[in-house]
Order: sequence, then structure tokens, then C-alpha cells
Amino acid sequence: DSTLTQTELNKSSKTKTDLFYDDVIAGLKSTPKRLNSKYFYDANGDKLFQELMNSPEYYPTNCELEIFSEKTAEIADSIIGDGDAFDLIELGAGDAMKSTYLLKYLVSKKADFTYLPIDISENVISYLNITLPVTLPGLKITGLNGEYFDMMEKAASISSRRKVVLFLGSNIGNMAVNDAIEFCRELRKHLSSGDMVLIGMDLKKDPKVVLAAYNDKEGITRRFNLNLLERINRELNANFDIDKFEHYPTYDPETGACKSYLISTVDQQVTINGKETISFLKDEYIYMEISQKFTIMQADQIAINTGFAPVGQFFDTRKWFIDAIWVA
Ligand code: AVI
Repeated sequence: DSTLTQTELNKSSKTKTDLFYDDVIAGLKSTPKRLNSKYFYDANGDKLFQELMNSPEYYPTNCELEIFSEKTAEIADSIIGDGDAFDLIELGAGDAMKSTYLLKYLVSKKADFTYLPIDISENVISYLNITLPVTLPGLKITGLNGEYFDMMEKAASISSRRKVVLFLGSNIGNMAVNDAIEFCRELRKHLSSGDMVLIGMDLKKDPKVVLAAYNDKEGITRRFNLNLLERINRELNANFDIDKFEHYPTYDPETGACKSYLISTVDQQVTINGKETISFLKDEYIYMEISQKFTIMQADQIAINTGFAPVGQFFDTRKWFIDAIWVA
């Protein structure tokens, strides 16, 4: 009944803000200060990320688009296998631009599957639920808004079919390597033997190319990072002065870690929700995000160490990006 649904919605949105608040306070009270980049994606952040994907410097999206548009049939054939019905789960679906190539092909081949995009952004999920059935008539879709594993459990409670998980865009790079390994182990636990993962990973390359992608001339990445402070102002009633923070991206070619920071340009204090005061020294940083770059060998090793067999590899022409197929 609709009243119950509304009550449930209110309950869950309150919990979300509470979790956001707790995370922000814990991050800003720790030494060194940090914020979780998963919170970049409110409506503004989604828009900025879209802009970024169209910027000349941000190459990962174009590399993966090339793979999905040029190798659609090969990717689809490896996924379809014997032709039994499956659930195609996408973790962090975003605008689903890359997967749309695959979805279109699968629909045209009359593959028996349901598309289950999962995303932390409510806007993304309602957009996909509305637009995809129009652009791809015949597509069965159930969008799920929430954390990856919570939503995978929800998906598993609805269906026990074979699962193919898409984890594209090098989203895995937004975790520290150890966390990424832990994440893949957890992912394996949510799958059965024979299920598949198609995972996109950004590869190590000319350090200048990598750094430029996270330091675009137009300043979109800068605004993307600062938007999280603005989001905290908006949603958690804080008073960050964003003119007093500077975007500082770094890339270490040895470890492949591309990290971004916001640096306080003055001694300052920020109040959050009238309750918490956070002090910043001049030049103190907030660690905002990691975008890890991998070697091909590292990609295979992560699969093997977390209970998967790497069985397929797709590259763009420059070999800047890999989409790997792993079997559970
Ligand atoms: C979503 N994720 C893979 C992007 C990345 O490249 O790490 C997010 C991003 N951050 C700055 N630019 C893009």
C-alpha cells in the first residue's frame, strides 16, 4: 500500500543522511583527514562526472566505449555461454552508456536476461528505469538504488538465475588495492561457481596522460572534488568556504596510485550541523579519492587471489584500458 511505501522511503532517506553525516564526521576527525569519494555522486556530482567524461583529458570512458562498441559481439558471446537465462547485474551503472552497446546486442539476439543496474545515486536509477525501456524495447530492467552488496542480496532474494556482474569504468580503482582485493573476495561470496564478472580496469600508462585526466584544464575535476564540500554544506548544514580549498591531484607511476586532495589555503574552522567544529591548519589536506591504475598482470593476480579464473581480455587499440572476464 502506498502509505507504507512512503513511510519506508522516509525511513530509508533519513538513515542515508545519518550514515553520510557519521562518515563525514569520522573522516574529518581522523588524522589525516579524509572523505569518501562515493559521496561525490549527488545530482550535481553526477552532472559534473558526465561533463568530465566528455572532457578531452579524461580518457578512461572513451577507451572503454571503444572496447564495448568495437567488441560487442565477442563480449556478448562470452557472456551468453550456453544460452541459459541469466541476470545481468551492473555495479555502479551510471548512465549505462557502455553497457547499452551490450544490452542492445543481447536484446537483438533475444538472449533471456534481466538487467539489474545498481547505483548509489537515486537520480541514476530513476533515469535508467525510465529511459532504457524506451531506447531498448523488450529489455527487462529492475534498477536498484543502494550499496552494491545490499542490492546484490536483494537481487538474489528475487532470482536464483546465473549471474553476470558488470563492474565497469575502473570503479574498482576507487578503492585502495587491499580494499579492492577484499571487495573482490566479498563479490565472490555473493556468486556461485560458474557466475561471471566483466570488470573494467584502467591500466598504467604515460604518467603525464594519467595526471592530466585528473587535472583537466577546464577545472571540472576540481569542481567535482569541491562539490563534495558543497554537498556537505547543503545536506549536513555545514559552512565550508570552498574558495579556501585547493584541488591537488597526484599520480605515482611506481604504485599506480592516482590520488586527489583538497588543501586548506588558510587556518580555518568549519562547523557541521551546529554540533561539530573541525579545525584546518593552512596547507592541511583532505584525502578525497584514489583512482588506482593497474598492470595486466596485477589484474590477473587480483582475480586469482580472490577466487576467480581470468578467462578473457578485451583492450582498446592503445591498450590503455582492460575489460577482463573472470569466472567464479
Ligand atoms: C568513477 N571513477 C572510476 C572515476 C575515476 O576515474 O576514478 C571518478 C573520477 N574522479 C576524478 N575523475 C573521475
